[in-house]
Amino acid sequence: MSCGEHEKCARRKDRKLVVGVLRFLTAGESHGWGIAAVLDGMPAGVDVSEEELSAELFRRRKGYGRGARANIEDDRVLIASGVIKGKTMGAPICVIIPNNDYENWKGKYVPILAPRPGHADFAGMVKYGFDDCRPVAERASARETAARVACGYFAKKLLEKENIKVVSWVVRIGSISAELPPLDERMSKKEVSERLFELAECSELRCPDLEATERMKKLIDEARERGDTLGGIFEVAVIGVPVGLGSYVQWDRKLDARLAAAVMSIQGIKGVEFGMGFGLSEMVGSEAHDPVTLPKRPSNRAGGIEGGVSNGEIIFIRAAMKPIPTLQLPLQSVDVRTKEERSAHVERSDVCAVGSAAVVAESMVALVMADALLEMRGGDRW
Ligand code: EPS
Repeated sequence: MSCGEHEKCARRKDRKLVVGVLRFLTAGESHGWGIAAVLDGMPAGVDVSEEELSAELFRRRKGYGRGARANIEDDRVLIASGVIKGKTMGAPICVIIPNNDYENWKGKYVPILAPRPGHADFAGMVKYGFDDCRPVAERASARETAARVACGYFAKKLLEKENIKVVSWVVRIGSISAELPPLDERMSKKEVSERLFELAECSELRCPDLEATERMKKLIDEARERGDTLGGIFEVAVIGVPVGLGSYVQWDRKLDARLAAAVMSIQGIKGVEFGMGFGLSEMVGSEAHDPVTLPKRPSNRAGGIEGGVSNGEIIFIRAAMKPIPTLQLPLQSVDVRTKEERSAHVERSDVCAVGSAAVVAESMVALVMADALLEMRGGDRW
């Protein structure tokens, strides 16, 4: 049986077992000198530019509901290594993003004595043996995601060479849902995904329903006035995926497991599903599964992955973000020194960052997809 493009991809000659070709680590604290990352395993020969990288970082930083910090930072990024004459060298790529806010925090130490419910504050303080939560808050901060987006940019550029594109949009903020084309169309039609992405790029909340965006903005204003915060749901679609990325043969090679871990690792994410996800559990098998037709399946309820392997359809992920834990009207907590009841620590923060989280998720998804592509194809240069 032949299925054209799919077969070409499945028949590469170097099918040796390689897991984790593309790796990255981040460093840096929210109000420290800056944020950095080292991305190892990028092949040579991928065109990159600081301007495009800055534009990616801008997509993450902007958005309605972000706090005053977003106006302090400009995410000027330095590519310190791994790129020569506008191309990757195959060497580790080091990116550095200074924190402008460092000037305002330098030499100051503001202890956090009442852990914020929902935050890493309490568990982190106990785990590492601190006597207040400041060191936890500094590193647990979502400021770190700037470095992830920087790494994700390189992964996206590699995927772009194979015509694979990662896009995202917001579908819900708090109680307000966007009115969008039906889920089965969003999951299976490339033109629909591309259009939703285009519209999302025009919305201050990255929501393709521009009318709902206005209502969501109002909800954010109301939450801000009450000293409250909001979460939401976003979707990520990977378009142009070949058959065969990931594997069913071992648990840690399953593409959906790797993508789920990558998205779940983003600050504030509490749920991740693929395709119809939880909805599939309510259906009978004959309704749930996507009949096999070539070259394209008539539906994509599986969300582009079956048995941990990409099946050539759009990879479709939904993720839920909880409301931000730093409340201006705080919940109950305790003073970690006196053990007395008091309100949780309050400091400047965002009211809603779902749009930014969606951009971070694109980056994390791109990194996993690029890793899986490199595993399957091998290759020091691209
Ligand atoms: C964050 C709190 C806020 C956010 C920050 C993440 O910062 P600050 O406490 O300085 O106002 O703005 O996110 C960023 C700085 C960023 O670039 O995303 C937190 O506690 O997680």
